[in-house]
Amino acid sequence: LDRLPRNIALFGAPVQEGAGKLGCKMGPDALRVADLPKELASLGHAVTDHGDLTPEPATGLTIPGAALNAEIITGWTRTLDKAAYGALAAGQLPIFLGGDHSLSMGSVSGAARFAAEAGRPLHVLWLDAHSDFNTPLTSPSGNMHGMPVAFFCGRPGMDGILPNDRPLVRPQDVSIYGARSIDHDERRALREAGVNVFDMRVIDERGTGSIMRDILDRVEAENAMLHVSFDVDFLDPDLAPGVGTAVRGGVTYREAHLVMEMLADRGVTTSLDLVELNPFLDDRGKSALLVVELIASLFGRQVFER
Ligand code: 4U7
Ligand code: MN
Ligand code: MN
Ligand code: MN
Repeated sequence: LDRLPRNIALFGAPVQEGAGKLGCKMGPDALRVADLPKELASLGHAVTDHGDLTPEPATGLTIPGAALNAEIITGWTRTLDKAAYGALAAGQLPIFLGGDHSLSMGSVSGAARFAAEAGRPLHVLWLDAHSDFNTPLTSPSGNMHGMPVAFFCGRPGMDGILPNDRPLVRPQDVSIYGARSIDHDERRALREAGVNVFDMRVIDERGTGSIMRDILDRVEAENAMLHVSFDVDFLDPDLAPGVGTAVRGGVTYREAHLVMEMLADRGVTTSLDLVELNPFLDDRGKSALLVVELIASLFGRQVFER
């Protein structure tokens, strides 16, 4: 068991232009109101809230196909890439408070850049109802929160957002967990690329413990860094209604805690996104409070110390 205190850096990323519905912009503040910084500190970690980031201006970009608000998302991606890299280089564990899931284009790219320099692979655990493997050429919506996994795996069609020779994540090092809505073109592309997809059906059949053990064993065996990207819609919408793209049949309360508890036991998480919380659609802070409770589990809160 790894119960070391971490040096945690919180960064708000109030971006909502990657999503089809407005409201994610309020996510960082809702997580603060739900007491995320205090929860983490009470578990013995050093926590610094760096406040909200602002995107750098980005213009003159041409992306073929459908990529709504591509220039705003590009600005955020460049800002977040630097913030993630900088925090990791300073020995911190960055947590990005979203904001919609397009923010992971930057946070994961910065982590990949740091990992490449450290000579370690970067693995990604993508907790999500969706696989987010669309490109502007395949997306049915044009919403860029459906594209981050494609972006950091290097699928073609998003040139110029970051340098094309940047470090990428290998598709076989990405595990999508909780999927239950995958578009037609995404499905084929995920299979061809070799992304690990644990959909709800395989979770029902194998159980959380067995799947998580396999994922975490691989991270340890390869001495990899691990970026966890937590899309709130991974949870069942009865538990967490504060999301813009709810899909029924999601992960239960105990399943979600077990994912977090197993991550905490191994202590392998090196960076984290909390994304897609839409406080405008929430029910009296219910979803924000559940996210904070789950993140406390991820950072070491236990029912009974072991
Ligand atoms: B999220 C979708 F078509 N696949 O691309 C798309 F179903 O970050 C949804 O996981 C994407 O919430 C959802 O627009 C993005 C759609
Ligand atoms: Mn997502
Ligand atoms: Mn999703
Ligand atoms: Mn969503």
